[in-house]
Amino acid sequence: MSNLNIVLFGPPGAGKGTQSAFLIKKFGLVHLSTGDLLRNEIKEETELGVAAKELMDRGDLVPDRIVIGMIRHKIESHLDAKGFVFDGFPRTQGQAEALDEMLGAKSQPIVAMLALEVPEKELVERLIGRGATSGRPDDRDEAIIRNRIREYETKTSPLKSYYQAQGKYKGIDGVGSLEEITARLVKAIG
Ligand code: B4P
Repeated sequence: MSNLNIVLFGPPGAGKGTQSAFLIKKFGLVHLSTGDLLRNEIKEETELGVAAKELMDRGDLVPDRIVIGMIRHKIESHLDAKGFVFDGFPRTQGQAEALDEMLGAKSQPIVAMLALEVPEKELVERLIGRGATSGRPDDRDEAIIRNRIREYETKTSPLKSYYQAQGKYKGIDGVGSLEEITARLVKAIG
């Protein structure tokens, strides 16, 4: 049987991290969040974390080389997984191509890209709300949040056509209660 490898896609604050938690539990998958992996490197004060922090605090993307290396390492350490939820990865064409190459090498391709769609006004409100309690530097300032959304629009949203061309793109309404959105995602997985 083929693995259930899913890309959870969407702009900052769309609910990727929130919904990943439900999906990994329901389907017994491994959660790979590049945002969480990078924040962990920052916490541990590694060389990689020090380099990433400056970029993340500004709301810029971290270079492909760094995130691809982290994901490769994680996939290789979970070779027995039933599948992965890729949360916040890929974010550029280079990352998408590298992911296809890594999974193709294992003959376990991405089965679907589930894209959470949320209007910008609501994204900004959610992230400012989280910033009040999370302590995340990139959630505290509206200008940084808007820069993250611009980074998404210019570098990440073109991936929609990359996955559409493979017949894997599925848009999901990301506005509603957490349970409603989980139900939409589960239905799309089928
Ligand atoms: P990420 O950690 O990936 O985070 P995100 O895009 O901010 O958030 P996400 O969509 O997961 O939101 P969440 O569920 O938490 O990225 C952070 C930074 O890391 C990037 O800016 C970049 O610098 C770097 N980075 C990460 N991956 C990279 C890569 N591949 N390449 C390069 N750089 C990379 O939800 C947000 C808030 O909304 C929460 O408060 C939540 O409670 C709330 N919420 C969720 N669902 C809701 C709903 N239905 N209704 C109301 N509120 C909701």
